[in-house]
Amino acid sequence: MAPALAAPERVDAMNEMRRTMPANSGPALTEPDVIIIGAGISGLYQLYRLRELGYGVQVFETGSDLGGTWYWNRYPGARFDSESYTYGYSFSDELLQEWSWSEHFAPQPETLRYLQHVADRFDLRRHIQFNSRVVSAHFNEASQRWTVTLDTGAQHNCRFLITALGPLSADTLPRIPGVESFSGQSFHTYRWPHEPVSFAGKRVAVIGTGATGVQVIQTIASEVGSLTVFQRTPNWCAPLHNRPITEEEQSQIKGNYPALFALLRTTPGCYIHNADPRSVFEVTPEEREAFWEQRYAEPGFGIWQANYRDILTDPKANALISDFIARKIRQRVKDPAVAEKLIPKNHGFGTRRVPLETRYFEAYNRENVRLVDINETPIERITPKGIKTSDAEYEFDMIIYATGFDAITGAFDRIEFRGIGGQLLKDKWADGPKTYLGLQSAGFPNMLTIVGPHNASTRCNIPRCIEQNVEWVTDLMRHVRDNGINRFEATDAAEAEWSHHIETLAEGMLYAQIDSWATGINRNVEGRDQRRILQYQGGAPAYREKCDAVAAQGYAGMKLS
Ligand code: NA7
Repeated sequence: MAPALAAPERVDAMNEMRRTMPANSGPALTEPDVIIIGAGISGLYQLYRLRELGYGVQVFETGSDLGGTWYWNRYPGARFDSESYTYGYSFSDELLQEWSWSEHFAPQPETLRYLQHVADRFDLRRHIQFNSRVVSAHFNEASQRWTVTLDTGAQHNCRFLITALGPLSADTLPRIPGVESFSGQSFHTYRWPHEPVSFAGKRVAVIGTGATGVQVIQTIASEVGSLTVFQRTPNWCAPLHNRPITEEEQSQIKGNYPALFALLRTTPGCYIHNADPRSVFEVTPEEREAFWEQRYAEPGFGIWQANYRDILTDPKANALISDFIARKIRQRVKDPAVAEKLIPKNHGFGTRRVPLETRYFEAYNRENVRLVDINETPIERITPKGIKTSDAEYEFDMIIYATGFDAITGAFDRIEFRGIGGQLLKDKWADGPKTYLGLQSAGFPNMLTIVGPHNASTRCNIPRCIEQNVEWVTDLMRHVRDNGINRFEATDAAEAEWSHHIETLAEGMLYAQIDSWATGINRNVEGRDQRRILQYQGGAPAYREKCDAVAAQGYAGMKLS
């Protein structure tokens, strides 16, 4: 019998124990110049850049290997929703030419192999200490140093602290009584085991139907004995249309990288897709229908990111595209009652992250798949044998929790960051983050937050925005080195102005009126039931301009000494 699911820490510990070869690459420096927390896409690139500048850098990583998101999310069906060739690092031509993505939307194992390749190629591993969770980081006013404490109790001092925590790395189990009592196998998708999981003949439950749940459900439906999906909120999904990259496409991709990356710098989310400048209401219903049919038949996020300009701001325009997608769901799902349950009723298309799917809706046409709408029949508790709702008791061999994350700020809350006067970052951000450029917070000197809240990156084809964040930080660190600067920090005034700017950019956006991880809602976490503006909504090009202007003005809004 598999161990029952417990608190996330215990699941983590169990998964860690299952791993055969923890990779550790040698002792940490006693006092590096810079400590980076996290060895995902951001941490690796920041390490590479700062080492180039001559800084002594130490990275601490919780996992037993690098890769961040792509290390942890090993669940069946995990893959990109961004085109693979838009996702890799752009900083090295050699790397771009030597790496060949196999599919237009690569699966998780390939992405993890890619990041391992990058780390090996650029000899990054020797700066990373694995199996090392940072539990606290305190700024010491007298020494002007950060003291970073690991879960082992080991402490390291540094002058500069850079967080590369990832926006979706604080996973959350549902707050349902009895979660720890289940006697079968149970996994949060983020904590998926490293060894293969067998589904053959098993009675499996999935809780959660976000982008992750959708990928899991469509992948395992044909492998399990039976699958029961417990859905609280359906999402507006659209087809991914993935396929292998042909040899001809591969050479076109490799011959076209400079133009591709130039294009990605111009679109709001750094995707190849850009909004159509027309309003829904400027075209005839027939034209609109034909346009949407075309978008629905194309791969990737085009239906979301390359749609009419007003679908994400005008409720009437949004209702039309939502109706189009609802008709698609009704066409694809045989049982009309099930189709109706799969059509979102409390939010419009694109106001939450659009999960991209591959025959997801057809999974519900299978004999062995059942959909339980937990709004009609709420889950009362998890039992040793399965799940008890208000009208039935289901028995399972496995429960998969695709229940998401305490997004964007959650990973910061899980580390005790203390700035000037012992101020706790978690307290400072209790009513919503306060930042400057989404890269610093006043009162926390010499600390930089890659992919932090109020940053364009969490609404972005993320490596593209990570590169922007890292390159801006690298320029700052070059300035610091060249000018003998010991300390930098955002001013209160600059922070207040930026935080206000973030709020105003979200005005008029339909997403801001909807509960989702992007608005900071997660009712599995105490105090996460009020919407917060966590993301920069002005688009990546405008964000880059703002950051560049700050640098060009000698780091306006910051005190450097
Ligand atoms: P999401 O998108 O936050 O989805 C989590 C899902 O889990 C969602 O359907 C939730 O329903 C559901 N959930 C969470 N808690 C519960 C409880 N207590 N009971 C029932 N259902 C629950 O996370 P994902 O991992 O799918 O995706 C995160 C991002 O990763 C994604 O957007 C991509 O950018 C990559 P709810 O909607 O809250 O009613």
